[in-house]
Amino acid sequence: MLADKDRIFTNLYGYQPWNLAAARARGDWDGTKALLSRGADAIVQEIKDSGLRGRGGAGFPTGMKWSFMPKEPKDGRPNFLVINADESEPGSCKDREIIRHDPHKLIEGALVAGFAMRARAAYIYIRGEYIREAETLFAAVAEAYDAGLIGRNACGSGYDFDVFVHRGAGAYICGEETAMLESLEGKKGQPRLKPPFPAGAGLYGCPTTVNNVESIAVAPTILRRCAGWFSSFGAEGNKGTKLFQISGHVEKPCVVEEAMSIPFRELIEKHCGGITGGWDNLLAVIPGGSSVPLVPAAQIMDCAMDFDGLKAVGSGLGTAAVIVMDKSTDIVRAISRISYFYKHESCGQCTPCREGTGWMWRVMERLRTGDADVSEIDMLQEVTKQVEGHTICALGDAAAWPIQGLIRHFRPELERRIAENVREAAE
Ligand code: L3W
Ligand code: SF4
Repeated sequence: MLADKDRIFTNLYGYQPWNLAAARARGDWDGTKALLSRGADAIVQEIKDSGLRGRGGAGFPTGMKWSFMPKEPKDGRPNFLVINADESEPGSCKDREIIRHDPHKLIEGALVAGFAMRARAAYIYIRGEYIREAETLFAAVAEAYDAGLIGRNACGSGYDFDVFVHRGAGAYICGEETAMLESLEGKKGQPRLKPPFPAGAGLYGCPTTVNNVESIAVAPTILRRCAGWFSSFGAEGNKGTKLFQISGHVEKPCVVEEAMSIPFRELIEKHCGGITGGWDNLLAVIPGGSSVPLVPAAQIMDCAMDFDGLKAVGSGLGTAAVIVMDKSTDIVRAISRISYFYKHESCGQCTPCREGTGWMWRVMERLRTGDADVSEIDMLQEVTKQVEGHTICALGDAAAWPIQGLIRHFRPELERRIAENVREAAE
């Protein structure tokens, strides 16, 4: 279990105030000028050496992403940092806790990361529903300006750096990085075709890095404590500490910082007091937010909770939103509900997603009620394959994967429901 001294988020539960004085007492904004004086390239290298991978779902190496940004402005185009705080993935609530209780970690991270990428401004795009969190963030940014930590000559470093907070308006798709850029530009939040990636042409066509809140908030601590400290946690290729958000059928749902690669059973035993009704009562787990396939109980028990461990069992770490389902769960209903979510949130600009998400949800509903024909299970699987990989953004994949996981692991349950409904109809 991660020792308290190794936790980055020391105010995760809000036992202390979020404000600047309390944040400073916890070590934030300590020697930030000295961190910047190491130089942009050294900061990028330290983040590369730490092994930090993006915490928003895709796990792209953070230091490498930062290194894509031009070192000199091209054609007069400035570099931008955009911080994705649009946390809308069902099951995810870690960025919310950071902003609620530790907003200065994020703001200091924005300065350090922005400086490393030669950006003069960061835009924090916060989910519209996070009303209180946005209020906290606006207030924390104002505190940082008043104290000279950001703005002109940030921290006395000679570097000018602005932070803007922008509130979303309730669309899940605006969490997709290019839809977020469209939304920031004042347009409808619809994903762009990639490439070009934002690093080449992002906000207002300028080089832009989009990073998740957690990825940015951990950066100052990594720089203070060094890359070797961060990379001492977790398995090869899966380094660092990580916020896990555990919900569903556990005794004590929680958000907790742990070492990457902690086995699932240990995570639940140590922090959640076990599964409701005991371990024999566990049915399945969605380990990374609703976009990743479920994993049945037998396969998740000893699984390392990291990118590679969860990939090996056919799923993914995603945002590390761990949704635990015990045997009281109607698993078909649960996945059907997720299908509805993706149908509802599809932006509609590409046909396989616009049509496919609705089609998949309608079949899922028939499977839920037992009204489908058994041949529709294979047909549904085939449709998920037609959607997966054939859309502009990852929402199409995210709609397909949970259903594929259901069919892969719970086909007998789908067949049973169809058979029982036929029997009921005949009686
Ligand atoms: C320059 C290249 N940049 C990749 C950058 C790219 C992006 C990052 C990852 O989806 C996943 C999705 C959801 N040159 C580059 C390059 N990049 N190649 O690296 O890119 P990518 O395409 O692998 O992923 P993505 O489109 O950003 C994100 C999954 O996350 N997810 C959760 C989503 C929800 C939230 C939330 O609520 N907070 O994030 C859960 O699984 O399904 O697969 O920056 O530009 N050659
Ligand atoms: Fe929009 Fe869906 Fe296409 Fe993404 S995959 S661009 S959400 S229609």
